[in-house]
Amino acid sequence: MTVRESGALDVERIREDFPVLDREFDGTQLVYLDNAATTQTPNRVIDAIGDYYREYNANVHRGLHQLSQEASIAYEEAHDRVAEFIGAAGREEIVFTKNTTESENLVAYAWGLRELGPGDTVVLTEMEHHASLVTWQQIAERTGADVAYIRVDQDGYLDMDHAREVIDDDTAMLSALHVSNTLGTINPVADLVDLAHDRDALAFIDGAQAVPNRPVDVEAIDADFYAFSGHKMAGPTGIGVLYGKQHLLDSMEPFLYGGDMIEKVTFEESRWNELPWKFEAGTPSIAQGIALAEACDYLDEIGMEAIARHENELAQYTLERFAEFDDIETFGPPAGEERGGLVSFNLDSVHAHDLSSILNDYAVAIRAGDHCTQPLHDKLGVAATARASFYVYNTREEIDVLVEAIDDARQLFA
Ligand code: C6P
Repeated sequence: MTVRESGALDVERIREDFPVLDREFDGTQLVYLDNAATTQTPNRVIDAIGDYYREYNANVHRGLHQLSQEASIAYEEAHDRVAEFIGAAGREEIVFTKNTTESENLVAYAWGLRELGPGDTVVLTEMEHHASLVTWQQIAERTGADVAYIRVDQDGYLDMDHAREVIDDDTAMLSALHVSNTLGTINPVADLVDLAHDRDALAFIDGAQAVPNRPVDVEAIDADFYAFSGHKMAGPTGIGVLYGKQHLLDSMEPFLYGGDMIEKVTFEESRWNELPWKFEAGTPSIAQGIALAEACDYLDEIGMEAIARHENELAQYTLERFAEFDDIETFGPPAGEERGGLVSFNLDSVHAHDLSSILNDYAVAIRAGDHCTQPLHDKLGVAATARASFYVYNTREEIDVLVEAIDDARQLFA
C-alpha cells in the first residue's frame, strides 16, 4: 500500500522503489528537488526496460518472428495503456514522440504549416514554455500568421478577461500550458479550450507538468491536442506523447516520412499507414514506450488524486517555510492557493545559479535559470529564478534541509 488511511502518501514505502534516492555525496544524503526537469525512475520501470532488452528485443511491425511479434504487441499495448491513463478513446489517438517538444513541433509542422496563413492568429500565454512559444513563433513567421499572448497577472494567474479579448475570430490555434513549470499555476484549461472552440479555433494543451502530477482527462478538457513527456512521470527519457482527436490526426499529413508510417509505396507515390503509426516514422523508442506504460501502472496504483494532494502540500509547506525569511521572494500563486508541486524563488543577496551550486554542496538538487520561459522571466523582471520541484518521494524533512542549506548560503554571502 502506498497511501495511508488518512489519504496521505506512504512516502517512506514509496522511496524504496527509487534506487537513486539512496545516493550520498561525501556522506550526505541526496535531496532531489528537480522533478519538474526530470523525475526519478522506480525499479519496476527500470526492470521493464531491462526485460525488453533481455527477453524480447526486436524491431516492431517488421518481423514475423516471435521476438518481433512480442515486441510489437507490447509496444502497441503501451499506446492503449497511455490512452487509458489520460482518458483518450484508444491507441489511434496516441502518438509516441520523443518528448513534449517533439509533440508540439509535430502539430506545428504537420497542421500549422499547411493550415495557417496571413490573417490567422496563434494565441499563446505569457507563461508558455519555449517548447510551444519558439515553435509557434517560427511557424507563424513562415506562414505570415500572428502570435498573441494572454496576460499573466501579479499572482501568476492567466487574466481570463484578457483571454476572452485575445481569442477572437482570427484565432486559428490556442496553445496553452496546463500547469506552469515556472509559476506552478494550474490553468483553467477546459475554459480556455471552450473559448477557442467558440471561435472555431483548435486548442493544444501542453500537459508536461500536469500528467505526471494530477488526474488528466483529455476528453473532459476537450483539447484537440495534448502533449507530455515520459521522463517527468517516473518513466524513461526518449519517449513523449501527442494525444490528438482522431478526426484531426486523420485529416493531417504526416510530420516525418519513412518506414512504418506507410501503407503502400510505389515509385510514383505513397499512401499512409493507419493511426497512430502514420505519425511514427522509423524505428520508434520501443523499450521506452513499453516502460512508459509501466510508469502509468505505477502512478495509477499510487493514485493520481493522492499525488496531486501530496505535491500541493509540499509546495504549501515550502511557501510557509520561505515566508519566515524577508529576503526570499517567491513567484506564482500565493500561499493557500492550490498549485502544482513546485516553487520558484529568489534569495535577495545570492544569484540563483550561485545558490544552486552552493546547495549542490549540501547534496540538494534544485534547478536555477530561466526554466525555458525567458519572456516570462523578463516580465517578472528577473533574469533567473531558483526552483524546487517535488514528486511522490519527497518529504517535508527534505524541504527543511533545503531551507537550512539556503540559510547557510545566506551566511556565506552576508
Ligand atoms: N520543462 C523544466 O525544467 P521536454 O524537454 O520536451 O520533455 O519538455 C518540454 C517542456 C514543455 N512544457 C513544459 C511545461 C515543460 O515544463 C517542459 C520541460 C523542464 O521545467 C525542462 S526546460
